[in-house]
Amino acid sequence: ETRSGEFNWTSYHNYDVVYAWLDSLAELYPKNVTTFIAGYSHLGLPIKGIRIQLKENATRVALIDSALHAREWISVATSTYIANEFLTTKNETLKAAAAEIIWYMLPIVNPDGYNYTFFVDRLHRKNLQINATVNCSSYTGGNGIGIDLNRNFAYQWMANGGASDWPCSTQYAGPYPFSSPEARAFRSFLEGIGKNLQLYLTFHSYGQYILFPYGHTVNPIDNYYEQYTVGRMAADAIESYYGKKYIVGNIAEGVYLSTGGSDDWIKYTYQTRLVFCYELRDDGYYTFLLPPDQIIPTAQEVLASIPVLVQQLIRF
Ligand code: ING
Ligand code: ZN
Repeated sequence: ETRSGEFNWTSYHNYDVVYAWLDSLAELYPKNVTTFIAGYSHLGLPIKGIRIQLKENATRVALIDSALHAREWISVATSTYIANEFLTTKNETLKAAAAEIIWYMLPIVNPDGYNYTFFVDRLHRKNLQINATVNCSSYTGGNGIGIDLNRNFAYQWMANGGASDWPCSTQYAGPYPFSSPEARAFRSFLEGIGKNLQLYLTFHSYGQYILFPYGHTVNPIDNYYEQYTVGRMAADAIESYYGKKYIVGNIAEGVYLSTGGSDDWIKYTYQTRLVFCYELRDDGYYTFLLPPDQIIPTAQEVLASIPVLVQQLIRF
């Protein structure tokens, strides 16, 4: 057990430990780090974030988030590892890249669901909003509670598959877009930074993909070529670290048709130049139950792709 204030990447940590660690970063690096609360979950937990700025004249803004899906623990471990490296690395390339950007991070967008996976159901995916009108007791895929936050955003919401209007489904899109307080908190936070946002990374697991918008169609977006080539370069950086292969493509062609994701909504709403969903390790052996001894290697290889993204961003 890790007490508040202590932190490491040799085990997975619940939201209270993560939040205490974020607070400790703000205390330790008062010039560079501030914390903020984007909003509150269905059960009233804060959706806490940090802002990291290493260089006074940095202007470009990036957002990294994780744990929209509760069971995807490696996503939280990876985003927190990256935050720590931004503040402590001695690698000059990484240091320079990190300093170019004002980083916002939301390590646990779904704190209710995340907490639930530590104590009740390790494989819970959605938030914890009760769908009072429906009894999911005969449903075998878990207890059916909640809304899938990554189906609850407004762009092409429930348009054409990959999302469900059945409340018991793990991909339940909710009764209407932004029906979850977590997605609403995310939206109101983006009202502040969205128009300046140039890079959005959302961490999920598993499968080893680097995906980009859109999810409702295989038709290429305006800057498909840039998204694809930069995604490919990021995947190459990852592969060169420990040999793990990540598949690059748009969401619909890379994995499956799906709608209502945070990445599609950001791309459409703010025309954010680079938007990627990283589906982290593994490729299907341990699935969501990635052993803790793979946290550091996963985070390291993903971190290796960050300077690549930044270098492409600052070309113009
Ligand atoms: N995969 C993602 C999911 O939400 C995805 C794939 C990414 C869909 C981006 C839509 C937008 O289903 C996992 N593992 O969560
Ligand atoms: Zn996910």
